[in-house]
Amino acid sequence: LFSAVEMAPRDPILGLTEAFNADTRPTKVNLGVGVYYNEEGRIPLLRAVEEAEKARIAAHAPRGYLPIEGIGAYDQAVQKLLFGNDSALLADGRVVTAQALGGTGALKVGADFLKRLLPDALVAISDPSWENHRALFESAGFRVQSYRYYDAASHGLNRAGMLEDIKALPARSIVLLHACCHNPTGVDLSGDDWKQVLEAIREGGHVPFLDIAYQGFGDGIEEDAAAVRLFAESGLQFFVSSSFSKSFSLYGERVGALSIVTASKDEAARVLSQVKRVIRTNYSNPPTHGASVVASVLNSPELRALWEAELAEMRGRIQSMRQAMVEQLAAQGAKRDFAFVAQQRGMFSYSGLSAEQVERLRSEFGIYAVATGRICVAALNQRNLSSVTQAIAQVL
Ligand code: PLP
Ligand code: TYF
Repeated sequence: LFSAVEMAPRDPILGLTEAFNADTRPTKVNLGVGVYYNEEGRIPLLRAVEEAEKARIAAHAPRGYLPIEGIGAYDQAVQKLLFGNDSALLADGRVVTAQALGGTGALKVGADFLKRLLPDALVAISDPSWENHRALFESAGFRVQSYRYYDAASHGLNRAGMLEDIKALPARSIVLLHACCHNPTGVDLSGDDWKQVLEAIREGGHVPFLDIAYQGFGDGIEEDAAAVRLFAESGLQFFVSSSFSKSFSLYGERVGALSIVTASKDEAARVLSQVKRVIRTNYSNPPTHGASVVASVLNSPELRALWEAELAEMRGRIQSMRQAMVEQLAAQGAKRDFAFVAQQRGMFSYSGLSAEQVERLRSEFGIYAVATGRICVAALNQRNLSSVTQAIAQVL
């Protein structure tokens, strides 16, 4: 049965963590995977999460099956975070939200549902994009192509190329967009860019699919939802996959959601019934712990204030690491201007390092980055910053 099974390629990012774990050098640094580490180099357990977990354990909550679409209070809290407390769409009952297994699970449920609706559609993703986007939509049966996004020369957005490519897509394509904190580049669209992209999508009759995995890591919780709010006001129907892996530091609990904006309350009911069918035939219903913790935090004024402060601290620490990295690289005499690092948003920076330079960082210094040059700025801290910047200056 298995004699002809070939070895599948390793995930380029998660595979790096395996290699990192096997490295015995005490000075090693993992800038590969997109995970937030605190100043002590550890994945934090947020205090808001700890409080909610204590209360949950004390309550001896039973673990029955959840509804197929997950915890109601969780789904509603997700909607408010994405669309705003006084969203007209929410008031009209036009948004369907289902708890999902992280942002990845939300993308997968959305992709499977879309395959039933638009079986021949082309899916367009940014060049570059998160590695899993292409694989996930291809495995749902779609053809996937990319639209120009990153401009290596300016370390910024190729706005004209992006618009041109979206306008050239066949009508009714599915356009996947990173709502904020673009992975892997750290390059986001301005408010004006978003308006132009939205109009290009409207003209083509395309279906927007916004992926928001880092809400709160750019400029703030509300600010980072600006693209979602813009699409919400546009009258278009669209998909949103969201994740609390990063913003609640709950990576392993798999807490995310799929939201779909429909044209009416009646449409919403029918769409939800189909989304539930996709979920039922995949994993029946979602797990309880992570989503109940997130719902308790978001729905308690005290815990929510604590979470917002903790998220602001994570965001602020990343921004100060960006600044410090730029300064230290200049101080180390790096032969390049890295000022762009401080302009980028979220956890990542496309550093401009070549695959060869990344390889030297690993072999000579035990510093792990993605071969594309993507580094996770959230893994830097005051202790490893000078060794990392020194090594970068050396391999340049
Ligand atoms: N989408 C993007 C752009 C991401 O970077 C990630 C990262 O993990 C995800 C989705 C998946 O999120 P999750 O870990 O919650 O599945
Ligand atoms: O891009 C990252 O590093 C995160 C984590 O298959 C991740 O999004 C990476 C690869 C993957 C799943 C999650």
